[in-house]
Amino acid sequence: MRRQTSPCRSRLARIAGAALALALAAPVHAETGYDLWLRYPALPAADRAAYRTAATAIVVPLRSPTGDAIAAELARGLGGLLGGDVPRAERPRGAGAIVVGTPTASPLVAALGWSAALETLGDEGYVIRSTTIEGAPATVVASKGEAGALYGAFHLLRLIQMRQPLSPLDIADRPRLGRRLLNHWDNLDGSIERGYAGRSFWWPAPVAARVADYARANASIGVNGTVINSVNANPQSLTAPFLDKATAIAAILRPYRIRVYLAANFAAPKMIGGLATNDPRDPAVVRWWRAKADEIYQRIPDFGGFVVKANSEGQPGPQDYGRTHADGANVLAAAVAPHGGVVMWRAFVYNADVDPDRVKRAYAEFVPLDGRFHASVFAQVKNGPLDFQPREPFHPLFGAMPKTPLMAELQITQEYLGHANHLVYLAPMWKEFLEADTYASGPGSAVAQVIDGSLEGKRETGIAGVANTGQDGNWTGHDFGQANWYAFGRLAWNPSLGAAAIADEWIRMTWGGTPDLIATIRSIMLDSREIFVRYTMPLGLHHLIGGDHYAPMPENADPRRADWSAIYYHRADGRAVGYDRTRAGSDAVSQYRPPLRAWWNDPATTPDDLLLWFHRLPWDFRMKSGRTLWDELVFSYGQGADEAKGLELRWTTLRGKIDDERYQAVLARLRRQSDDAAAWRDKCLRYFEAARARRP
Ligand code: GCV
Repeated sequence: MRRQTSPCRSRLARIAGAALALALAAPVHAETGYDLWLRYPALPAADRAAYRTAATAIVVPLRSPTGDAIAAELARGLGGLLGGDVPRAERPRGAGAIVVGTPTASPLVAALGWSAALETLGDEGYVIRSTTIEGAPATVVASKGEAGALYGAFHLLRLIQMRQPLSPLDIADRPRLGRRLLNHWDNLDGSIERGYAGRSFWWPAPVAARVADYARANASIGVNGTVINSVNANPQSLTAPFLDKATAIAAILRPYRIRVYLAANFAAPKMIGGLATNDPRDPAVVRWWRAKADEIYQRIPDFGGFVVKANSEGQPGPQDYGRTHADGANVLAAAVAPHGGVVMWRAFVYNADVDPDRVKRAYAEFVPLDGRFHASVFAQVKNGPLDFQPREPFHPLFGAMPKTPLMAELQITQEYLGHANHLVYLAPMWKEFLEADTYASGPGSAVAQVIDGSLEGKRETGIAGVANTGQDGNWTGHDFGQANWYAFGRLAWNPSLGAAAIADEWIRMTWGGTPDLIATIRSIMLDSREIFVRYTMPLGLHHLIGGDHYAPMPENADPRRADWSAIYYHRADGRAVGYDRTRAGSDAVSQYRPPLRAWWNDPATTPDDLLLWFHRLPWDFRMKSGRTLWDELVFSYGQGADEAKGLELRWTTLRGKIDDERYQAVLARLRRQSDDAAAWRDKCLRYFEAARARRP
C-alpha cells in the first residue's frame, strides 16, 4: 500500500532536504577558533588516498613524555586529515610507516646512518626523509634530540595540511635562534596588562586543559619558552604558593619542550625576603638571589631564568642604590647560570634626566655597559626605541652592543595596533625590523643577523614576543590575532621566512585551501599593517594614541609625564609638524651607524614613512609625490580609511566559502575597524588642521 504523505510531512521533508543540500554545499562545520591552526579537518577524498598509502602506521620509538606527545599529535593530526585512524605500531610492518625518533633511543633510526647529519642540526633540528626500512618505503623524522623530533613531527603534519606530497622528501631544518619565547604580561590576579582576549590561563590558577593545548600550539611553531607573569612583576610570584603553580605549569609544558621563565621584581629581597636592602653589591642580596634560584631549580629543573624590568616606569632597580643595570643583572645571572638559566634584562628605560628625547635614553644607559654583563645576560630590547608603535625605525641598540647578547622583544598583542578589534597582520612589520640594515659591520648587517649571533659571533641568541592570548574561545579575541601568534613563532624559528609564505601556511591550516580563498585572505593580511599606519600615524608620526592606547588622541597632553603625551612627539603648530631628531635637533640620528645617520639627518634621504619621526617640517614642505606635507597627510589618512572599508568589502566576498561563525565574527570586527578608521581620520585631520591654523 502506498503511504499517503501528509502536507505537513512533505513540508518537513522539503525543509530537511533543503537543509541537507545546504549542508552539502557549505564546506564547513561549526568553528569556535579554539583549534587554531591545528584543526586537522579531513582532506578532500581525492587527496586522501595518496596520503593513506604514505601513512599506514605511526612508529614513535621514544619512551618518554615527549614521545607520547609526538605519537598523540600524529594520531590526532593524521586521523583527522586522512579521515580515519592511523594505528600506532612498535615497528614498521610493510610500506608507509611514519617513523619519528632519535638515534640514541632507537636502533631503527640509528641504523639509517644519519647521525653525522643530525649532529650538525643539533637537538632542536631534524631531518624528514623518504627512505626504505627493511625494503619497505617509509617516511622518517629523525633528530639528535627529542625536541627536534617533536618539531619535525609538526613539520610533517604541516606538509599534509599544506597538501604537499609526502614523497620524495629530503628536508633538513633547525632554528636560527636559541631562545624563542612568549612573554605574558599576566598578573597574578588573572588580569592581563594589554590583554584583549579574556583572562589569564596561568593565574590565579592554571587552566590545565588550555595550558596543554597552548603547549601543542607553541610546539608546532617552535616556541620553546614562556614567561608566565608580567614584567611589572608582583614580588609574590617568587613565593612558595606561586612557585607551586609555576611548577604545575612547567610539568604540563615540559613534554612539549617549553621551559617556564619568571619575571622577577628587583625588590624581591626586601619585599618577600625581609632583607634591609636590594643593593646588588650587598652580599646578603647576592646570597638571597642564589638561594631563591636554587629553590626554583629544585622544583623546576629546566627553569629558563628571569626577565627583569628595572628602573623603568616606576619599577625598582639597581640605580636606586647608585648601581648600574649590569650590576643588577649580573647578580641574578650568577644565581641562575650554574643551573643553565639566563637573565633577560629589559632595555625599556626612559629616564628624563638621561636625555630630553625619550627615544635616546636606552642607548645612553646601555651602550656604556656593553661588555660588562655576565655571559648569561641578554639585554632585551624592543624592536623600536619608543614603544611598539605601528611604525618605528629599528632600535639603535641593535647596532651598538657587539659584546652583549640581544634578545629582540616584539609585541604580538596589539597594544597600539587596534587591540583585538582591528585586523592587522604583523609579520610585514616584523620583517621590516628584522631586515633593517644596522650597518654595524658595514652594509649587510641586518637586525636578524645581530640577534641570531652570526654577525658578531654571539652564542646566546633569542627573541621574545608579548603574547596576545587569553581565555577567549578563540584564544586571541580576533580570529586573525592567531596569525600574529603563528607568525611570531615561525619568524623566531627562521627570521628569513617571508610574511606572505607564513600567511599562506596559516591560511591553509586555519581557514581552508581553495586558491581564491587563500588569495583573498592573503591580500587582506599583507595590506593590513600599512593601512593601519595610514589611518592612525602616517609619515612617521608616532605616539598619537593616548589613554587606553586604542584611538588616536593627537590632543593628548598627559599631565603625568610629558613623554606620555601625544603633543610631545608631533609638536604640531602653525608652522610645522614632527620631531626634529637631526643633528640640529635632539641628535637621535647619531645613535645610528653611518650612512644611516647622514641619510636620516636629511629629509631628502629619509623615507617618507619615517619623515616626521626624524624631522620637523613646515606644512608646505614638498614631498616626493609632489604634494605638500599637509596634502600628503590628508591623502594618507583618507587612503587609509578608504582601504579599511576595502578590507571589509574584500572579506564579504568570502561569504559561504568559510564557516559562518568565524565569517560573521571577523566581519563584525572589520566593520568596527572601518568605522574606527573613518572616525580616526576625521579626528586627526581636524586636529592637525586646527593646529595648522594656529598662528606661529
Ligand atoms: C608591561 C608600555 C605599556 C606597558 C608595559 C610597558 C613595558 O609602556 O603600555 O603596559 O608594561 O610598555 O613594556 O614595560
